[in-house]
Amino acid sequence: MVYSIRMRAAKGGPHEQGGSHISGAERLVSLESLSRISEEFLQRALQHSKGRPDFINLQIDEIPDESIVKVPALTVATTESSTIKESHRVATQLLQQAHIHEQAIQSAFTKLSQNTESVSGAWLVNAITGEVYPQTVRVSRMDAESDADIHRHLQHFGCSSVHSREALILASKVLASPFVLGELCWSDDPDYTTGYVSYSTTYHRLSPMKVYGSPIGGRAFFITEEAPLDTLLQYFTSTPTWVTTKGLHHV
Ligand code: PML
Repeated sequence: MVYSIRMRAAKGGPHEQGGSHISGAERLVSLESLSRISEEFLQRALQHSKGRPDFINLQIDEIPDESIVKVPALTVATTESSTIKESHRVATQLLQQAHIHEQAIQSAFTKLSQNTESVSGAWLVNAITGEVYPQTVRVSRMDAESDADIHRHLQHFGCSSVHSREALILASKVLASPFVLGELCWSDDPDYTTGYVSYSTTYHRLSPMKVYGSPIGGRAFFITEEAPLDTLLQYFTSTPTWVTTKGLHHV
């Protein structure tokens, strides 16, 4: 049996009452790891660089093993540029290669750059028209199938930060949907300036995507015109997912 453990923390009240997002995290863990990870999540919420939350929600749900689906981990590439402008240019080129239209790329950059409200979920952007759907979504119930394997996978590509581990797992789940063409993200952590574009089978880390010290960031998923929204939201929020590196030659 596996347990889904989810944490979200905000300041100024709960997110749904207008509180500003501080921190969030997701794991699928065994019963033996539940107390340790709960404590880890709590400390993470309390010691965040965005400040001390006055609302913390820790939710634990039992997940039947047979309901878990497996999706492949994306491979990882890293591009370091000398300016934010240059990183944004590389991000734009990658998204164009994913056949995402100019107006959609622009909509996503605008949303992420202007996220002063600290919206914690991802925006859904129509990859053709650039329309941004009113509802944001928090991707949940996913983890690496094997801690050791995902660690080796990341190390193989020269990265091992906790940020990368979590973002790679999320991006792998998101991109496994046939209705997602790509994702653009950079962190809202003031002290973390690396972001990424994912499309096809690769998670492209890009640095720097914002100025050091800025709490403004977020994620946007580029979805196809015909995407069935309810099915897609159900997959993002509720389908328990193992991200696996099995079958990838270097693991
Ligand atoms: C986030 O904080 O959710 C975004 C993290 C981006 C990680 C980029 C990387 O791989 O370093």
